[in-house]
Amino acid sequence: MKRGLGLWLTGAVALALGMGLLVSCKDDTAKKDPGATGGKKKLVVGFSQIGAESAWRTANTDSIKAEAEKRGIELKFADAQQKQQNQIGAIRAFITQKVDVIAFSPVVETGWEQVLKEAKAAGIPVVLSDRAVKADDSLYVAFLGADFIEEGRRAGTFLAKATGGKAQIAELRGTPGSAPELDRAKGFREAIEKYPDMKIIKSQTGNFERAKGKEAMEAFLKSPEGAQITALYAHNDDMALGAIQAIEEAGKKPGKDITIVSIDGVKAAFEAMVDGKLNCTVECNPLIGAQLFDIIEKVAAKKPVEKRIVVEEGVFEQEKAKDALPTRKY
Ligand code: GZL
Repeated sequence: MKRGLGLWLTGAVALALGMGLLVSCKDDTAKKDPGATGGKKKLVVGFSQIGAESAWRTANTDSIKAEAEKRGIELKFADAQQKQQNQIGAIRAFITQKVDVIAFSPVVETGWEQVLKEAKAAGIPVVLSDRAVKADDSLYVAFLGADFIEEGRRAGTFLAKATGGKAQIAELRGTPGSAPELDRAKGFREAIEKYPDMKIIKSQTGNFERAKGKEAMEAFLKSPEGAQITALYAHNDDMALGAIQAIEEAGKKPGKDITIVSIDGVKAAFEAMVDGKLNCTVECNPLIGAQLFDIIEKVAAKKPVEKRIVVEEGVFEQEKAKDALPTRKY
């Protein structure tokens, strides 16, 4: 008898809880997820992505698409193949389609004033994702991304420590005129300027692409200064991984003959550190989808948002790579 009553009570409690959870979930869903149907108009967001040039970019795209899906937001997504005119065209299309909010990751810093003025004239708020622009800041509502100057400083500080302040440095730069290329170069130079024996002797863009990083490193090594290179600073991991291949093909040991520091913190960089071929990666987190749509939903609801939201990041040296690798998400 007691067992029967106990089972009945358990069932009743579970049913009550279940109902409670269902109601609170339903309420929570209604509250947390304004994009959900619940009788409300779906939020429509136009996003212009730079391209698919690196593992970082792919992870960034996946994060944005997954978060829109999760929140029931209609995402109009355009891949610009790293061409500014394609981004400008996509933003104009979003204006024509009267989306609620436009967000984009600007491939370069300049050349956006006109199209941002058109978005403003159409009454469509703009949010910058990942990279900043040089434009009147009344033309966009908020910027979400990393402090690229600090990332460059962290890379320079690591290299100074790892080389005892003595290095003949080759630099692989990102997309010319992009915020990460300009600012990572600036921050790195700030960090090494107090070391007279740390000199950048070669510098060239690899456009954040692995293949171009390899080509540029091959050219560095074949140049008259090639034999003097003792360190490499790559503005992203993909170019560093291409350079590692070039260094090995030249018969040298990456991570030993040439100390290498790069930026992003993608999984392949951690694997290269475990293999002793990369000495440090400065994290630049691409998984900003949730933060981005928090901002976008506030903007759509005409709630105040901060103008500049900087993403938290770390620095991963070779010794930490093995332990960190299993938990890396991109
Ligand atoms: C940085 C991002 C850069 C990455 C590259 O936030 O814009 O672009 O460092 C990517 O890997 O291509």
